[in-house]
Amino acid sequence: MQHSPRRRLLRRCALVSTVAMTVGLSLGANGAGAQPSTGTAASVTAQAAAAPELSSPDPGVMANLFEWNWNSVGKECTDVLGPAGYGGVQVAPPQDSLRRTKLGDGNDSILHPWWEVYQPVDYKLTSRMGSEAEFKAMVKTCRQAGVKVYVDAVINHMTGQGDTSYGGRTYQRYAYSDLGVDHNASYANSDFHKYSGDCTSTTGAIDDFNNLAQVRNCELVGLSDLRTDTAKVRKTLAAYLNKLLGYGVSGFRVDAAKHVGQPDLDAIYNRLHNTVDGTRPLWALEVFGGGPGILSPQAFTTSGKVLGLDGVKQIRDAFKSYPDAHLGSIATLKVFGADSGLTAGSKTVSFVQNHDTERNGDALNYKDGARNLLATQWLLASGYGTPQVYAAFTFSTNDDSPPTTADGMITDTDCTTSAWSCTDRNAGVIGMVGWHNYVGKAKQQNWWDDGQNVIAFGRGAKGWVAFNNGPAAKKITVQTGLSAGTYCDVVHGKKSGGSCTGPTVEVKDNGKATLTVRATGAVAIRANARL
Ligand code: LM2
Ligand code: CA
Repeated sequence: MQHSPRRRLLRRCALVSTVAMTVGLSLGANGAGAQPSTGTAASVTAQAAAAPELSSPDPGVMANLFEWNWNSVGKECTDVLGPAGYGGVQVAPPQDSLRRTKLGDGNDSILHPWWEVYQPVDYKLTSRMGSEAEFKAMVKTCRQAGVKVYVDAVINHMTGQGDTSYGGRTYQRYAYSDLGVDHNASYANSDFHKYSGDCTSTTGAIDDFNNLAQVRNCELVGLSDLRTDTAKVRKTLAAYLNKLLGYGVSGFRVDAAKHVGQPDLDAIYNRLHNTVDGTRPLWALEVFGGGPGILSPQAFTTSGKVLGLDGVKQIRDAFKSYPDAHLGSIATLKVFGADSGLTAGSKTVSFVQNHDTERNGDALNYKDGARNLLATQWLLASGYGTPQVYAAFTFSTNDDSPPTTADGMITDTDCTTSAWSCTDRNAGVIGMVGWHNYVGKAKQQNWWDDGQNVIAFGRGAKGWVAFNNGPAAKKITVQTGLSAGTYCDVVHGKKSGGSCTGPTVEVKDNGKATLTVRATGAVAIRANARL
């Protein structure tokens, strides 16, 4: 059977998509020290941007509420996140995006896949998650609840398909008028690498993820690649991000940062205003690992924090590594962080999964049930990075949409249904958010493990935890580092008055405790939850 050229293109796109998301993005380009090709005269890449001033404040624990609509995010800030001690919330890309009107080009059965939001059409804020007014109200509500808002910023590209947006716009690829920022700037052909001659692949796609110029200047899964090396595009993108900062947003998760590249990231960041709190915005760069030299996550830590995508795999392998028993060995986590080959904790936003890795096999996900919760609780105890707790809609196939109205608008999150997995609300996770905040930067000490799947450690004299990733309850006797007394287990209970709503732990005069840690369970005590 012969395929039409159009059919072949679709097949290639689908293939590129799978490869890029599962393998390609985890590869990297070669070229340590190499300069990106400068292309045309309008290009300003040759001019190195000044190193950005990166002293943004520690965001505390963030919840990543992927594709929750704005009203639901605001409500969660008030009802759950603020009271629980979350310091921030990351939200999905809020700019106007592709709204598909027909099937094909990536999927043949789901009209509104979750990934529509990664195809910007303009920088007005009407999206699947709500209106600009609802977005602004959400930011205000969250800030009032003590929760700062961090936005997923899609700055590498515009759309790769379609002609209609959630904001009601019609467009053609490479021609986006009235972007809604900077005196209604627009993008034309000349603002895309496809037309600048800077993309060095024959197909226009990133065919070689180890080729620096391709990684930066060619099209990631067929998405129109912006000339972020030009002053005009940088100015337009900074205007979009500054609009968000003006609304009270505190920083950004930078989508596809590896494909923007350090010089352009630095130049855009240097144009950003301070937050409404007078601090520099968070700049958390998405850089899949595996690439050499300048494309490695390590090489982006001079431009911002990076997402802990390699850590995600180590966490998965520790909690679930053996094909037969699916038990893993969390005793391996005695060494985790810079010493296990990851980026420094101070430079990393850490998590057990995000929207890509929960689908592509790199990470544990909500389908791992108690084990996923245990890993999330462990991350909060570990002290590694700026931890995020991921909560989103459930799925059965890769492209599944979150629950929506017929036209693709995401409906209110309902944590009582199986359509959503609200890990941020899990009582044990919330207990560990409080524990994390209380122990602060206290050093890990008194490490104990059984060589397999039960571990315990303290954080200074402030807190102590144990995790059992094995199939049976285990009785342990360990040094806690805490003073003698009866403590409330904050994973299963709360101190209220002089008693605990859950089980307690007895610490002897010598600091030791004997207790049972249930299967796939944790125990955590802290100095200020002594009865
Ligand atoms: C990211 N990080 O670098 C996001 O975390 C990831 O979720 C995004 O991919 C990607 N970069 C682009 O922002 C997702 C999704 C892709 C999807 C794109 C664009 O994983 O599958 O690509 O968003 O919506 C889809 C189709 C693909 C098609 C492409 C362009 O799946 O087959 O390529 O749209 O039309 C021909
Ligand atoms: Ca690019």
